[in-house]
Amino acid sequence: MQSFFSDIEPIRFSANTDNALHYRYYDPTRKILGKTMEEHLRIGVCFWHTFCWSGSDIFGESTFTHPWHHTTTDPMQQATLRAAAAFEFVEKLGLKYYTFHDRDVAPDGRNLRETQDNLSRIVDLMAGHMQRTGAKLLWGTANLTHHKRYMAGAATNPNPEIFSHAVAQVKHCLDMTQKLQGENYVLWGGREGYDTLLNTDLSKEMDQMGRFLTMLVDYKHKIGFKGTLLIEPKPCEPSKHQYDFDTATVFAFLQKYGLEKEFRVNIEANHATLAGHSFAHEVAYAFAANVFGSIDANQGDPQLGWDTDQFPTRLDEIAQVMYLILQHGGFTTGGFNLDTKLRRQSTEISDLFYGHISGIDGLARGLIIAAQILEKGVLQKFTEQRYQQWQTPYGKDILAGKMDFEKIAAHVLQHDKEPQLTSGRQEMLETMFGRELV
Ligand code: XUL
Ligand code: CO
Repeated sequence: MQSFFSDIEPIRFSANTDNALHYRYYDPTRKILGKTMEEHLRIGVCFWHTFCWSGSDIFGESTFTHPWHHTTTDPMQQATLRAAAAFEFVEKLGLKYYTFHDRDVAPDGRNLRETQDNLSRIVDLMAGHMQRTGAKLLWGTANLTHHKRYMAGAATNPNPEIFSHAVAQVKHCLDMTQKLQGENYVLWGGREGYDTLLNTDLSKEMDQMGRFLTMLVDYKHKIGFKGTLLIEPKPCEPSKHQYDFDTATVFAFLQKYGLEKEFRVNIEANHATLAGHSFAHEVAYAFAANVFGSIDANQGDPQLGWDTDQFPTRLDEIAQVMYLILQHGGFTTGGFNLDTKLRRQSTEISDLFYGHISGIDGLARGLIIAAQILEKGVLQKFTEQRYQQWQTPYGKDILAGKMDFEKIAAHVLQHDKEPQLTSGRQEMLETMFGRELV
């Protein structure tokens, strides 16, 4: 079999190394709080940015000349080579997982039947690669943004025939994900939103999306797909406004259509910051609403207002998220999918390795730091203490519904004393957290 990365040795862990082609922190077998790093992190490589993107942007042409695209012009041949490259890459990085969109792995045909045949053929090849390398599918998803038919949305399109096309595409993609034993299935609605309210009936579009997702759930149960259905929130880009704006919006939507037990969220760091939140906020909210599923790991550039999908290296951000994940017992079917891409000037194959190693080490280091913070227990104790008064009989009665406005008002008037103020100790806690980052 053709090798695409023969110049690069398999990436291994080497403590205190200065070699940027080694992991300095990611040691898959190292045990942390009873689980290996590999089990905690469940890191995946994405097909789209890593193997499909050519380095083009809206102002300029492709800059990459990856051999899986440049040794042939036949799209199915390219797809075959791309799959071989992808599994070789995942294996070289010593990872277990990958993720894909249907259109990343196989090209569109002349009609839907041919498109589906293309995908089925490549999926058979992928199954072989998975068997050979031991790689597993974290999740699959359908690309409902690229084709022009979806310019006004897929499930939220004003035309029911386009809605139906999306149904057929998602049905087949879920079938393929099941065939590859995918552990989750993702929906990200880049065009499920609007460009202008002047031509949009928001309420109709929401109902359409509710119907689409309800039918998807029915189909999932019918075929016995074991994975978790995940919605990936994003506020905008490519649409001006997307209906899955953030986790809270997704949760409200799911509740409206009675779907909150059927879906969880796939939180992407850069989408969180585009929505004006922190990455940690989205994760904390998802746990609070009991819809935490998986993570698209990356980071944005604070100076740029778009989704730059850079490799996650900002330790304070990662450690805080890891801390939340550890506190809540870790992933179930989810993991850290590296939804990350190179900068356009990083044109060499080795750059793909440098990028992924930096992101994987970022996640590993965040995990080590978060475990230390958790073991010391200072933050957790402080937070517990902060709510201690709710544990008194009086506090418990309020939450148990045994009190009402009149009784509570009477209680206050009976004593009529200003409650004591307690310091939130933010600076002290920031010191304790920051000390673990060095
Ligand atoms: C787009 C994005 C997608 C999803 C999957 O911003 O993050 O690649 O992760 O469709
Ligand atoms: Co993503």
